[in-house]
Amino acid sequence: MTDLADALVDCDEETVLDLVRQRVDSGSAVPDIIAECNDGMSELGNRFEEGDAFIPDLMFAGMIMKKVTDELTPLVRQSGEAGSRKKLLIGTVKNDIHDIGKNLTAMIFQGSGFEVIDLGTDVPAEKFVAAIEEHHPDIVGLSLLLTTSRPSVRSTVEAITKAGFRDSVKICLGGAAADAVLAQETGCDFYGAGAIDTLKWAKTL
Ligand code: B12
Repeated sequence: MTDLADALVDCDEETVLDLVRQRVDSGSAVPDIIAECNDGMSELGNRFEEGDAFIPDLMFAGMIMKKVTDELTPLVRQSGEAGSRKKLLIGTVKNDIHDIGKNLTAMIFQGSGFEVIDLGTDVPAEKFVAAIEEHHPDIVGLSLLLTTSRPSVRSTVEAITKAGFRDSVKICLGGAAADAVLAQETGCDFYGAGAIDTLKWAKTL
């Protein structure tokens, strides 16, 4: 792991933000900085699983990641006429409150010229459907971090289908509890392991 990932595992906010600024100043690409942070968050997750880290550690690291996201957002912000851009509607599925990866994905898409509508976390299927009706997105992104929330992916896709919107949107699934098999089984169009490969796919649409 890199010093940045280590500092995140240690929940050392000052060092994390210093290292992020150093990376930015030396010209590192935003996705590379995110990848380093991901390594730290995954390691923290492993430690949590093994009983060597606790909920407050995860929460604190989550707060630091929010500050990292704030730090990186201006670097990827791009202007562009709303209305002329492709739209991504994104949210974390019902019963799941994790939002760091969703926020990073939203930020990367915004920076690439997409209009992003973010529904937040713990989003019920009906809320996705209502937002599709209101915003007419090109892509719907579902974020899933908890294996126990896997049924929410299926019910969301089913609700979108039942409401008659399945043919008008592409659905992609991402997050640490998602995989290509789940995406296929639940009727999603794409599994995005990370924001960047999803962006590549989105640009081919
Ligand atoms: C931080 C954290 C928390 C924080 C969340 C803070 C926040 N604001 O999000 C807090 C402390 C609140 C939390 C709570 C809980 N957590 Co938690 N948490 C984590 C941790 C350590 C890091 C997650 C993270 O942010 N990673 C960094 C981001 C950048 O990565 P990412 O989300 O995967 O996103 C990347 C890609 O997946 C992708 N992506 C993400 N979303 C999307 C969406 C789309 C559309 C696309 C295309 C791509 C995409 O792009 C991102 C960038 O590459 C993980 C460990 C892990 N390995 O994931 C556990 C983890 C997810 N949590 C876990 C658990 C169990 C919980 C709790 C149930 C604990 C509890 N007993 O209360 C609660 C959940 C409550 C709930 N109802 O949701 C487990 C889940 C186990 C499982 N298999 O289901 C994990 C895996 C830890 C573990 N190893 O046990 N958690």
